[in-house]
Amino acid sequence: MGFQKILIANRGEIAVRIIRACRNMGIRSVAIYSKEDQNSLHVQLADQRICIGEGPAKNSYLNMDRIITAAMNVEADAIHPGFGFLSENSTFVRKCQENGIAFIGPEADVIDKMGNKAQARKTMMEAGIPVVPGTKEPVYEAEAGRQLAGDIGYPVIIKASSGGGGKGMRVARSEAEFEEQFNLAQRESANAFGDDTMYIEKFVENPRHVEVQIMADTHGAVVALGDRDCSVQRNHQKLIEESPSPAVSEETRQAMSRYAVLAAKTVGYTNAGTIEFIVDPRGGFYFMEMNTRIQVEHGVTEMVTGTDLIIEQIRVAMGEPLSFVQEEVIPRGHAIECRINAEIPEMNFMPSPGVVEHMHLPAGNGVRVDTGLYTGYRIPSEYDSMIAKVIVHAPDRASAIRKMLCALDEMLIMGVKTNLDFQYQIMRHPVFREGRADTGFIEKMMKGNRKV
Ligand code: MV4
Repeated sequence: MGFQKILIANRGEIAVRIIRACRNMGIRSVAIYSKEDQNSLHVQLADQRICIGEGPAKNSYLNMDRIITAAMNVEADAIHPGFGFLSENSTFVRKCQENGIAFIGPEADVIDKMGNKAQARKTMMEAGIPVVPGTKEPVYEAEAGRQLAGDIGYPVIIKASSGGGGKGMRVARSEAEFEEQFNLAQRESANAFGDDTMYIEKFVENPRHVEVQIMADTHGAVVALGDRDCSVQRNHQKLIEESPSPAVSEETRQAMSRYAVLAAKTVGYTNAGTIEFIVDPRGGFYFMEMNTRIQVEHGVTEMVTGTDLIIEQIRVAMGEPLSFVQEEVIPRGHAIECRINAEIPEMNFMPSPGVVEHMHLPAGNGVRVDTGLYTGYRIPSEYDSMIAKVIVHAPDRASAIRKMLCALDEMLIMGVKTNLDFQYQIMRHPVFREGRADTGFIEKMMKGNRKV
């Protein structure tokens, strides 16, 4: 049964992106918005709009009952959660289900399974997917952890089972450090997630972050759509993503894709998902975690594979098969995405909200900009500072970098400070140009280390 109407439980550029997919499919779109977002582009572009509360996300974009009520009132068939907010909240998925609304994403039980990182690690280990040497069972006590860390060998990294994105994570470089680091990580986890379940892994120095996009339908098909290198990040906030990763061989890429499909099949995954790996400097790769949502950087994959992942998500949620089989997914060329944030790199990346007085967006062959910006728009201070994504596609990496330099040079945002110049500097940096940027690149670059 096809959807007539989809409510978009998000804001900004991803809400705009989803509205476009709905329109393309002839499905009506409903925007929800907070009082801060009254004049946002997604509110203007949608077929219908509902104000659901005050600016703070907990009163609006995170308010499950208000969002469900809104969806019921407009008789929406489905909710697309985008990323962030409620996109990986299994309670919200269950509430949708109880009210007869389709959630455009995986099932609640699968979100829970992968959201428990210690359990996910064990599941993947048992499926034969390479994981970093470390614990198989959860750890709750520092003393038990110290013994296990000794077996693993230092340095180790202590991680919160409910964590992800760097929260509740501590490195112990020696046995002398272990107890303190374990207790710090565990306390942070208990405070942030209300869960003190920990696990321990060998600490991989100078890793690269490489992830594989998968799509799975409700008929058992799972397809990998290539990889993305997301190593260029700061404080666990990605800045640049590209596909294919310059850090892995074709052989490794193939193996990673096969393991990603196996991972998804192992947990009975449906809809869009990402299997995150870390790659060590010698090229060894290990499963880290699975992201059970569409991600910010999905456009990079769309450019190299010629697919529309949001349309596929909607199709899958309607019970339709994927519109492609594995053999039809042939990544072509190279795509790079730069995240444009309203922030001041020189002031420790402090957010810089305000009114866009004037702007010009780049365009042209192989240039895509996903944004909710327009001249006169006031960027609220309430939400994420990411205001645009510039994505370029070219036959090879060197020409993609050149195209990105042209696009960034052409782009103009006046009235607020942005990281446009900072992104330009990265594109010109020899370490990035040589495809050698690991997850520590930005930190080293900021310290003025020319060699990085
Ligand atoms: C690691 C690691 C080194 N060794 N695990 C950070 C976020 C989470 N997704 C996994 N993370 C890491 N796990 C082991 N065993 C280094 C990181 C890490 C990192 C990973 C991906 C991208 C950026 C990162 C920045 C710092 C640390």
